[in-house]
Amino acid sequence: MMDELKRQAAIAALDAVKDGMIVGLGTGSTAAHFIRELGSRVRGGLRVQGIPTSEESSKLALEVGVPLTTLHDQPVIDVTVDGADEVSEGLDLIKGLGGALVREKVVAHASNYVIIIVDESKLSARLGSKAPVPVEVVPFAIDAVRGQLKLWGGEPKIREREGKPFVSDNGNLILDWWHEPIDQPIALEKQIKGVTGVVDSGIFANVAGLVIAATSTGIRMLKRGENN
Ligand code: A5P
Repeated sequence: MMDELKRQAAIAALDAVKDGMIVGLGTGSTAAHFIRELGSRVRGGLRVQGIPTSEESSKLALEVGVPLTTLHDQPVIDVTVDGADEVSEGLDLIKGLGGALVREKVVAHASNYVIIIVDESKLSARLGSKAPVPVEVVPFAIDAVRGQLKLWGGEPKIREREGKPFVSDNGNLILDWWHEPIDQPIALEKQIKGVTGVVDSGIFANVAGLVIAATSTGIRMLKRGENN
């Protein structure tokens, strides 16, 4: 059921993709639906070039026939379609539970338009009530950054996978910072980024132009500037 909602949101995002566009490809199970649907449009004749946000999405895109390019060759992306872990009423996001937050943020910032596709379980009244804030950290600085976040409150935990520290595509570690709900996402995003050793955080304030939320009663289109 949830997977079907994710697929519906992915299909709705395809309307924004036009012939000749450079398309940012997100990471995670919802973005994977989008990449597969985009692949089937490409096989039907649509011409696009994708810029992936992770090794995983790159592999999938190539498998389903989406041609890829790089930010070096195409520094401006027409539209990026990505998932999220939490979306607030103001359309601020928490991302990075899949571990691709840095490349996702780089791609989002190079994009003219960012569409976030989610199922209804990701919608939240206050950012940080459902997900921790992922913080990508250069390994050498992990203890210092952890100490600083602890001073600010909450509990930063080193992310593990199969009993070992999780290593991002960029060779870094991730702290999942369980934190009280966030009232000022723009300020907190800047504050975290100001800590030496932090590469970036999973707070994406002011990034989403459109959130497509698939709910059991239909698709909701949440546009920046309308009711937020
Ligand atoms: C990846 O780093 C994340 O930002 C994903 O966009 C996020 O985890 C959403 O994943 P799902 O679509 O699998 O929930």
